[in-house]
Amino acid sequence: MLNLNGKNALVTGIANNRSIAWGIAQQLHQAGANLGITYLPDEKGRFEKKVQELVEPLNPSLFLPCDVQNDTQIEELFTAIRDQWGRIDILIHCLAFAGKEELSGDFSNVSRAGFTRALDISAYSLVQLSGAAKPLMTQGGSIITLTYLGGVRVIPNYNVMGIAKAALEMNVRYLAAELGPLGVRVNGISAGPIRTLASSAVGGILDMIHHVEEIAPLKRTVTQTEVGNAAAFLSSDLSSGITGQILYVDSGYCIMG
Ligand code: 0WD
Repeated sequence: MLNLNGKNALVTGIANNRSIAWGIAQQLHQAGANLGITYLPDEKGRFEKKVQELVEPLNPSLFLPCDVQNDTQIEELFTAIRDQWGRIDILIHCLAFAGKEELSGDFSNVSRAGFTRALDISAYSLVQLSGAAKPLMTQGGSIITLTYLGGVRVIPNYNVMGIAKAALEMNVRYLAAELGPLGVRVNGISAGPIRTLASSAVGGILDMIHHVEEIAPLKRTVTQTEVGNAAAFLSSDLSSGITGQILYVDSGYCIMG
């Protein structure tokens, strides 16, 4: 049985009730995990209030800011985890960013700053958060990130985010090799397109969703809950032999020619 009782799980990337991370947090909570939630702080504190209200029913024992471009915030986050939890068992990396101007038009127009920012926030952050979690995963653990088919194949308008996802998927393999001897598993979930704040920035996302509904074996897109269920499985001992993998939760779209 899927049971996460007694497990401490940190979930990043909840922006609102459409976020994939929200689907994951709900499923981890339902399986009994003790949750820590991070939010992306903004100057007026609006995100903080919105996310805090949303996650309240899940009773998170930690609720802290984490902009992955801010080293101090990451340090403070893991200090709080060490002081309050003693150890961490599950790390959910569910965030990415590229400027809207980079998510349509010609890929070769991407600026150096835009390229660097997308790779920093969307790919390097997994390495940094995993490195910070490593000494606190004292009873083994599971690290899960979210990726997309655009990191393996060219998907119109995904552009620099495709490069970031390719790097992210390779990060999964290198981290899995490093952390495996410590009993820490690292996997990615490649989700099919879902309407969220982040995906709405990708040009032509609605066309992509309709294409999936037409082509995918299941003839529909996936839900946040379905991705959450896969994350709960990868977080649990039911997946104890699985590491360094990318699990497709995409209605089977990726097998179609
Ligand atoms: O179709 C989709 N929605 C898919 C998403 C298909 C396959 C994969 N994914 C991936 C995304 O690439 C991302 O890695 O899933 C992950 C979560 O994305 P989401 O749930 O689609 O999007 P959203 O609800 O917008 O959450 C992403 C959040 C940010 O939201 P906004 O929209 O405010 O940028 O990532 C967070 C932020 O909360 N985020 C950051 N967190 C910490 N530090 C940062 C940052 N610098 N930048 C963005």
